[in-house]
This record gives sequence, C-alpha cells and structure tokens, in this order.
Amino acid sequence: MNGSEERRVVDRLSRAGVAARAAYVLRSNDRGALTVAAPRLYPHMWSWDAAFVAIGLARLSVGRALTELETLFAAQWRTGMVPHIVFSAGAPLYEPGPERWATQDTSPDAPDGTATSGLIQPPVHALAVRRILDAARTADAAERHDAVERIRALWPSLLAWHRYLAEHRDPEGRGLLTIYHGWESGMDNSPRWDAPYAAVVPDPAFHPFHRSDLDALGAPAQRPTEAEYAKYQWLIEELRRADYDDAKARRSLSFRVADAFASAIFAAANEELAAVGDDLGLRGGDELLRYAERFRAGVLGTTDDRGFAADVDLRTGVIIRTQTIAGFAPLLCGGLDARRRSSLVDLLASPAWSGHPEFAYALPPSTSPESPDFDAARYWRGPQWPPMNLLLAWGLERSGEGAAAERLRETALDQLTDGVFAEYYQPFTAEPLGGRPQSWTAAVAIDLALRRPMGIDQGHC
Ligand code: 9WN
Repeated sequence: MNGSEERRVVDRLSRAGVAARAAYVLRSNDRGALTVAAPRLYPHMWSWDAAFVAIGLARLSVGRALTELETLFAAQWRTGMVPHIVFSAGAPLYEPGPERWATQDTSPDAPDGTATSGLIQPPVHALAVRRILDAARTADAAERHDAVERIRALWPSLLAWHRYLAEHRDPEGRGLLTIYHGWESGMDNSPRWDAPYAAVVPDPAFHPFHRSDLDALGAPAQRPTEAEYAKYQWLIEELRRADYDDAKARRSLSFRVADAFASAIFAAANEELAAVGDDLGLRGGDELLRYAERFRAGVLGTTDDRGFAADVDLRTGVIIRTQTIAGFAPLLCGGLDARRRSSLVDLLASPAWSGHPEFAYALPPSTSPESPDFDAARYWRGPQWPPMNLLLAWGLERSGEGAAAERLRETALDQLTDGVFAEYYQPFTAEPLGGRPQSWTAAVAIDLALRRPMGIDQGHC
C-alpha cells in the first residue's frame, strides 16, 4: 500500500470493510504456500507471525490456514526446533539472510532443502491449530475431514516442537524457556533485554552487516539503534560458532535469559495442544499437560505481589524486573489466585498501561509510559502491537475475565479501522509505524472483525 492509498483509507472502515481489506492484504502477501511477514521489511516467513496469520486465515479458509503451518513445520530441524525465519528464494534483500546464518553448512540438524535461521520464536502455534480445528467444525464434511487428517499428520511435528522446548530450552526443569537472543522473544529491543545485552560485546574484528531494515523502512527512530543491531548481529555469529548446538550455546553464549512471556505462552500452548489431541484421539496429552503445569509454575514463580511477572538473566541469576507488556504473562498461562489476578487486570487497565489518559486507544503499550525506558515510536519500547492485543484478550477470556477481554478486542479492532495494518502504532497519536502492510496485523483484524458474538467462540484465540 503506498502513501496515498493509506491516506484514502484513514477515513475509518466499517467492520466488514476492515475484514475485506485485511483479506486482500493477506492475499497480496501470500506467496503460494507461505505468507511473507511484510513485503519489503520482512520478505520471508516468520514463525510466530505464521501462527497469527493462520489464526486469521482460519476464518477465511481452513485449508489455507493449515498450509501456512505445514510450510513452517516442513522447515523444522531434526531436534524438533521450529526456526524463527523460513527463507523464500528470490525474495528482496533481508539481513541477516541465509548466507549469514549458514545453518545448513554448520549444523547437521538443519533441514535439507530449506534455508532457515537458527533461532526460535514464542510457541503460539498450538493456539492456531486449536483455532483451525474449531473453524473446521463449521466447514462442510469434506473440508472437515481433510483438516482433521492434516492435523493428525502434523501432530508428531507439533509434539516434537514442544518436546524440544521442554528438553533443550529448559534442561534444568525451571519451567522457564531459555532464549539466546532478544529476537527469540519476538520483542527484540524491549527494555527487558537491556541489562543482559550489556554483557554482549561484539568482537572488534567483526564487521556488522548492512541494515536492510533501514533501507526498507527509512525510519531509524522506529527501529532498534545501531549499537543494539551490532549486538544482534554478533550474537548470531556466536551462535554460529557454537554450531547452533544447544549444549554448546548454553556454555558459550554471552546472552542467556529465561523469558517469562514465552514460557507463559508455552504453558497455555501445551494445554491447547492437549485439547486438540484429546479431540482427535491422539497420544501425548499427558506429557503436554505436565509441561503446562511445569511452565505455569515457572512463570508464577517470577511474579510480584501484583501478579506481574519478570525475566531472569541466567548468566548472573539476576531477576530482571521491567515495566513491559511481558509482565502480564500470567494472564496467558493462568494460575494466579483471584486477588492477584484481579490486581493484574486492574493494572492493565490503569493509567500506567492501557488506561493512560492521553492514549488514542486504550490498548496495552509494549512498555509502560511510566517507565524511564518508554519511547512512543521505537519498536518494542512503547508502541502498541496488534498481535499482543489478540493474545492478551485471549488470555483474559481464558482467565475468566470475559468483559475485559471484550473491551480489549473492540478497542483493538477500532484501532485497525484505519485500514493500514501497520506493524505497530504510536499510542498517543495512533500513527501507524513500522512495516506495512504487516501480515499478522491483517490477520488479527480478520479475527477480530469476523468473530462471532461473545459466548459462541469465546475461550479460543
Ligand atoms: C527479527 C516479523 C518479525 C516479528 C518480530 C519483530 C521483528 C525481526 C526484525 O519482525 O523482528 O526477527 O528483523 O526486526 O520484532 O516479533 O516476528 O514480523
């Protein structure tokens, strides 16, 4: 979408108009068997983007939604790891590209035939699978049968992914997922990672690569800084030198953090997957429910008196308490007692978060405006991110906070009636920022606009 097209739609679309325009966006970002995250900024498939895209697609075509997940899982590593980027040949330049990762030349575990990154992203995929299965219930018999067969075929890969996370990313059984790079959290430059990144010191002989993100976007104030990027690039080099091997990475990497938000997603995802398995008579449910318990306990173990969660720097043992959206992790995995749950829900609606009196839309910012680290336009340091709205609304619903969930969904949809489907939004001005049209934003818009009235499909993402 170019600038003048953006200006034309600023007159706010109707609910049906949002869905139609968002469907058009997904269609134009569709490369056949995968949807690129954003055509210029992120011209490949990203792992958690693909899951959100599948959630949106499930409302349009169950078959196409499954294709998205099948493409992603076809790039799964032999260890069970699902890579955070699946590269598509012939796409515009994105750095770090396949040559920089060199995963196939470095690791015997990398898949044949498909170039991928060597990192992970938060495991939201099971939420998409459950949503697809739900959508298939109202499809015609042939489509339903096809969907069930395809989910059955995907099942071993889904189980292997969850087993990889439980075994290789939490070998000590803390109930918290270890990440090796801020990119693995999906919240790249969040203030959550400022302290651990202080220990990441690039080798002076290392030449950082070209910032294709700045070429594509031309707005450095919306992206991570040069100093941050040098560390991102250096960490990839460290990981490559560790052969993308978890045991070596645990010993050698200069960034190793327990991510509470991804862990909460994982706890919930295990329950979602177990429910799918139960429905389809597939084995593995007990194991998944054990993971759910373990990771829920891990997340709750980091919370303060308000129920707000924290991350842990595993290299120093220091608990990282920051005022970021990740603190609301317990709303995703559940398990707080009623007092702390309601205090967390109140906190989310308070002026320190969604309820800031000067916000254009009462939606959670990625970093609290009360935090000294807040930056209204810079990526994960302040802007509002549509997929986070969807995730938190889902978590609220799941936690029995239906009214708060509904308010969040309605407001999130209102924000998207600008029809731009930006990657993120400036909270005070509602200015669309970052990549556009961003596929996961369009998918969120479809999901919110086409959902049935409350009570019919609540409880599922
Ligand atoms: C690095 C694709 C991805 C999202 C992440 C977001 C951003 C990549 C980048 O874009 O990260 O993985 O190049 O900045 O932070 O959450 O999945 O949309």
